[in-house]
Amino acid sequence: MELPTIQQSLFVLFTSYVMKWLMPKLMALLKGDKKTVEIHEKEWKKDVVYLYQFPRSPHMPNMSPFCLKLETWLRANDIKYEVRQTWTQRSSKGQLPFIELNGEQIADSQLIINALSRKFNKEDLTTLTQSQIGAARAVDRLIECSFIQAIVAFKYLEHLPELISGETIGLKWIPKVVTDVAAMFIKPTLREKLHSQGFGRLTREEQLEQARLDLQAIADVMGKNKFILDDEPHTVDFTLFGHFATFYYLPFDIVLKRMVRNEFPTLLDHMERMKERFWPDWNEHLAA
Ligand SMILES: N[C@@H](CCC(=O)N[C@@H](CS)C(=O)NCC(=O)O)C(=O)O
Repeated sequence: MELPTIQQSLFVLFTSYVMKWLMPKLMALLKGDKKTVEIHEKEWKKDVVYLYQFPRSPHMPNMSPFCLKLETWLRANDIKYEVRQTWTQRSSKGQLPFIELNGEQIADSQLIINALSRKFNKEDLTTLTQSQIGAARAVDRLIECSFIQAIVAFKYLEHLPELISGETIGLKWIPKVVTDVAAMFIKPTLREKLHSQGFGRLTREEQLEQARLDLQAIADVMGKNKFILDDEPHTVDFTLFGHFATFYYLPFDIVLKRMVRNEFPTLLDHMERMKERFWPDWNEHLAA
């Protein structure tokens, strides 16, 4: 094997250093100044929710679990909304989704659902017992704080080039080499995040076992119910759906898909039940 020349090695080192320095600056530029919240929809209609989220993908209405969770919740609750698709806009918190309602921005899917539940009188809490409210919060956080680590490990880290390829995200014109290089730069950040949280220090087998325990806990809380808490969906069902559907309907195999399919049939049924009930027009909301 031929060793790289000193010039080549220096070039690679220099480029990596510049990219590391440049990337956060480019991202900050893209996301804009977060101190002032700009309302994009100047001609807003009263009580219409303007939902800012990533564009549709060819395999699911949204590849972001948080966007899919929120849009499904809006549909389920018959709230009037208009989608604003964006790759570049971000909320005051620097993320998607966010909404604008009556000239105000609300960011973070959880906070949005809470605010809309109050505004449109859709609160779960009136129909649930105290112990169900506790279970709902526990399962919701289990998904978004614990199981999400397994999603990062097995969906993002193990499949990043396929996940962000133009084919998967619906931008077929982007050459594969570009998304492969982007994946190379994104991977270390994901790895660092998982490592500092602790999950990244486990072996693959240990990580799978943690994922399995989380899924078992959700399946145990659900028991024979049609939805997690009883036979009707509540907010936590939308959280589960958002996170599950966005890995399950991806066009490549993931170890978590196999785990859900082979070991947790009630959770698979839950996802399909949610899809049938709230997205009978699923295919009409996929990117061409
Ligand atoms: N806690 C937030 C999480 C939202 C989130 O993590 N969004 C990701 C996409 S799935 C994001 O916007 N990341 C920043 C980026 O892509 O620039 C919520 O529930 O809305």
